[in-house]
Amino acid sequence: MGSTEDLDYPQIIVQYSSGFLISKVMFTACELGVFDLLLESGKPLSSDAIAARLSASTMGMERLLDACVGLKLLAVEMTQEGAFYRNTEISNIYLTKSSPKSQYHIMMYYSNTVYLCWHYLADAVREGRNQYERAFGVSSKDPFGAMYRSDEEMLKFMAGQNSVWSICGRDVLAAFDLSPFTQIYDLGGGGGALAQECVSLYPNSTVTIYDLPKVVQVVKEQFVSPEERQIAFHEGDFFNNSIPEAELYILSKILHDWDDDKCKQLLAKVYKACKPGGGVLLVESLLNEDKSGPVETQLYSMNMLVQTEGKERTAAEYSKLLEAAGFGVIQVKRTGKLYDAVLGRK
Ligand code: ASE
Repeated sequence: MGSTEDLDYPQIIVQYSSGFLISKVMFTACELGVFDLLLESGKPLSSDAIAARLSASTMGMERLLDACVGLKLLAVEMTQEGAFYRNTEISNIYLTKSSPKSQYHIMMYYSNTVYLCWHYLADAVREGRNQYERAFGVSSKDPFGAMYRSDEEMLKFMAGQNSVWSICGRDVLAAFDLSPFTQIYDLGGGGGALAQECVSLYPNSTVTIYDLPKVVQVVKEQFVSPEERQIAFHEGDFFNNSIPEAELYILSKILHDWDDDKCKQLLAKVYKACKPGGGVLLVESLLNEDKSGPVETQLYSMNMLVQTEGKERTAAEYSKLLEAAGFGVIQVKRTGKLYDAVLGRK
């Protein structure tokens, strides 16, 4: 009998019960700067040395380091002078702040914001709505008003979203040949990492990042250099302000924030603005048609419940929304990574 089917020792239940402990160990080691210190040091360090450098207790740090070894985020070497810890290859690439593929910022967002909303998951399921009021004492009527309740929160969200594109950005933009589209708007383009990936993959394109005024101000100041000639900015609220004409609109992780009515409203507006022959690229994590998986997408959909007004959808559901707005030929490409691509043409 396979271990996952053994009812005398339910391995899968034991594993799932400690799932959140795994996340918190990884987030905490990131937050305290363990991986950054070990990268910078260039040689294995003892738990005493790490604790001292990071102003932590030796007792706590030793346990954190050992748990990271168990999770294969660190490697340990036993010598006569005791245990010496070093990063694994995957930690150097993904868990250090300075790496181009760093996932540090999304982890800090998960650990310090998303995690607090998930405390109220049962309430979210009972009520069918996000939990900002309980978690942060702010109104949940306007989810982005709540998510951007302070400049610091907005910055953490933008940096977090950017980190995802360092691992999936190329795949979602290369899923279709977008080279015929030179005038592109990234609606809700936030931190700008996808726009930057887009102009690097399609050197003849110009991408305009369309987002709320305070988001655009921050992206200009902190994320996209003004030297970047192929990137432009537009301040606005795509539900309440006009959307300029373009050949392609990218809606990356936008529709998953909203219910079907809001999605239809937005897509109808995009359709009107779109040049004939142009299109819309949806970048989303697609559920299987029978909603049986992938499990990451099912979990993201739970996250949309606690944080937004939206949900994750199947390719057929996105196609229906696009058709309702008037878009014709609809193509779907699964990338095999977290995010997939759906292209609709006008
Ligand atoms: C949104 C994306 C996210 C709104 C809230 C969010 C993410 C976390 N919180 O558009 C990043 C993607 N991760 C998940 C769990 O969906």
